[in-house]
Amino acid sequence: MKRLGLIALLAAGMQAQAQTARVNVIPAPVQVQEQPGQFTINMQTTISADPVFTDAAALLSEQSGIALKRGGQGSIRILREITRQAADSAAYRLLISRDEVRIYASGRAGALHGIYTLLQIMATQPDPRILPAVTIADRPRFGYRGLHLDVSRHFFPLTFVYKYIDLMAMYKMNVFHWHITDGAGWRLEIKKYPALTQQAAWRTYANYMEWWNSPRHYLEEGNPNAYGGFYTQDEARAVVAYAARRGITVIPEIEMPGHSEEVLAVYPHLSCAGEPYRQSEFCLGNDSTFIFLEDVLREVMDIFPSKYIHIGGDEAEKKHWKACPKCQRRIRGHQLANEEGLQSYAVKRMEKFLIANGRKLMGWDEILEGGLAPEATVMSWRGEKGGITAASEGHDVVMTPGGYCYFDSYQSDPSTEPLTIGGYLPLSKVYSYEPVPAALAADKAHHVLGAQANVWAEYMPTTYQVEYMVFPRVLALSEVVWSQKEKRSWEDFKTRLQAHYRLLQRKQVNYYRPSWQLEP
Ligand code: TNX
Repeated sequence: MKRLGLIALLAAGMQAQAQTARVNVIPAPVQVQEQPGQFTINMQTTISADPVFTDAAALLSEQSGIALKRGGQGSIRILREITRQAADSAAYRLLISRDEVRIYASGRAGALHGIYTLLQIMATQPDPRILPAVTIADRPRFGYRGLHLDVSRHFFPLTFVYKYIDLMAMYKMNVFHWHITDGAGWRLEIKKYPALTQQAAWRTYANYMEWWNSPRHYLEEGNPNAYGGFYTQDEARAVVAYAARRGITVIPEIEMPGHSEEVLAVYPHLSCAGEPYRQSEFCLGNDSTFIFLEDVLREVMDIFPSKYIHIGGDEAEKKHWKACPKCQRRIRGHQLANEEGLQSYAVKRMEKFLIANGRKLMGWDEILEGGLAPEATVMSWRGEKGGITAASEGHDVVMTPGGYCYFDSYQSDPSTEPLTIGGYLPLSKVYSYEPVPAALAADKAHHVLGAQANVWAEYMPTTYQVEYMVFPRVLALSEVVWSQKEKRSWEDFKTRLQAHYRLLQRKQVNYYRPSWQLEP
């Protein structure tokens, strides 16, 4: 009797399983049609690709964790689809049948998206070699799908940067915003200014807040108490190449004119006070500041081929410029209204320099103050207001409002969580985000390039902690920026998410598991 009961229970369980989807892709594709049957990867399975997609095929073999033979006709084929209409090069189709797997794309981005969907299907199956038959047609909603990482407050090793990029690619996030400078440490080798990494990359105390509330000393590299690190130019170039191979652009951020304590500690003549440990802001009345910044950006551009260079621009304390005779002289000389005008002058000057070098300037929404530089792209973080203003004026914007996109806040009841900077951003709230603000005129909506999550690391001393804060929230954001608006369903996302815990476990990600009592 007992035994029969167990069998009935098992049978019921199997039936329930048969009713749940076997293909659980995040972000949700435009179209998914499950079919009966499955494709089994075995010793005979080979992979082949159109010559333009050779490297994409290599990536698939490398990432699958299964030895896939290359060549021949291929039972897994990546084909180039040439359509008559102007094709969306990021679009793809994936067909899995009993006999074969095919990915069709017109461009490299599309081929990669198809490959990542396939890799995701494999990694979410109980056996990654047994793939349910399905037909998928897919393309992204937004072109900018960003994830940021602050490596200043805490330095994270290269191996982690690679892992982060791998996971971004898995969820079709295509811009890695690398916050490589801030007051807690300069993280990129600059050949012309060696003190930036010999000293400004190293501080006392592993605990950021303890250091921040102390006299904020920076130490020489090699000092037994020095905490920190930096990336060499070769290492940064390798990251760029690694990301590019996975369809990801790396946008570097060099903070100015605020958040620059570490630079001013080693080059105090670039601050208004002229002394270390006093100010966060560059002196904008001093031409040496601009010479320094242009020298740095020249090396940065040589490493990072991205169209955009992010110059920060956030949270500068303008009072220092008020008290500085040189800054006041410049304000008068250029007939600027006030200190905001001075900051705007500096940003415009940097923009001219970047444009002359074939790049575009991106900055936090404070760059609106005193008048936006003519071609600047704005990252709207203090809510959506800055983004709406900039887009209304015809500027491109990336939406990163704190209330929806700040992954440094709590995702659950704080009394049950590791310490964070504060705020509350559960998974469902990330999922609910709509990047095109309702208040924005319809004919300006195209200026919203997409959205990005920011990962400020004040309270994330370890990579383990970073993973906990980013996963699974970035999965929700990926659906916000990739999936068609009308395709989004929180209930459906929650169901698909269950299968992704398997993927995250296989990739050894320290993810947070949402408590559904706290979510709607
Ligand atoms: C504000 S967001 C900052 C960062 C902090 C963050 C903490 C932005 C442009 N600036 O420097 O790390 O808040 O949430």
